[in-house]
Amino acid sequence: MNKRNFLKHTAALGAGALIAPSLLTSFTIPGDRVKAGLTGQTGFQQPELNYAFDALEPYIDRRTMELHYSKHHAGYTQKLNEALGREGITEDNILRILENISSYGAAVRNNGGGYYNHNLYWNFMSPEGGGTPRGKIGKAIRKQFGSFEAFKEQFSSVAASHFGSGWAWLIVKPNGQLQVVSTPNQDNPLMDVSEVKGSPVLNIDVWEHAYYLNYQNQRARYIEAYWNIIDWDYVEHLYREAVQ
Ligand code: MN3
Repeated sequence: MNKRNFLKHTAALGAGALIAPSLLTSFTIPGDRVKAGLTGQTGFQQPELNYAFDALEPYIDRRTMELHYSKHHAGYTQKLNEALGREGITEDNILRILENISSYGAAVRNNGGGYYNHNLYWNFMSPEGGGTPRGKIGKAIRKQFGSFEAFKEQFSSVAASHFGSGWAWLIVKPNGQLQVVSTPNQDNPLMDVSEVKGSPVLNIDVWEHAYYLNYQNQRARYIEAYWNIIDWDYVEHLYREAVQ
């Protein structure tokens, strides 16, 4: 990271950040498939945001972004590292941990999922996002769901009706088909314990901490707003990786 971006970033993080500036130097997530690994003694690191906390307004407000990133996600990251340390686990590939999550304790499952799911979530959002997907993913969505509108309706409905905390996902199943699913808590479709398994190409966080400050109990309004900020280029990137 160059000095200008570093200063911009640390200024954006503010005094409440749980992570030291030295941990913020090595991430470029889009194009990199969130393969953050263990580096020396620092453990898994929270990726940088590619935009300022207020960049997604009015759809996601600054305060929600700041708390979500600097407190919730930073907390999952820290607790994941602590849990791995306690269990004496040296595996440095988060995907391998998730794929074998049944062999780890509950703290690794909850915080490993929390770490990875948010890494994806930040990248599914962009101030330049929204609109209708083109490319291979646009074509696949139209083929599978009939139309983009039909897909949007199904994804929104699954996200809105998921009971309690969790996530909604668009995944590519091992047979190449797309499917909309939801997972409880911080589980995800990569985990061996997941009911339906596949590669994530889109998600949305439906924990109340993701929307309550701005939308209170109206989860459906937050989901509706999400369509205005989805970064379809990143979705396309993950889709191409999943089907190659
Ligand atoms: Mn969250």
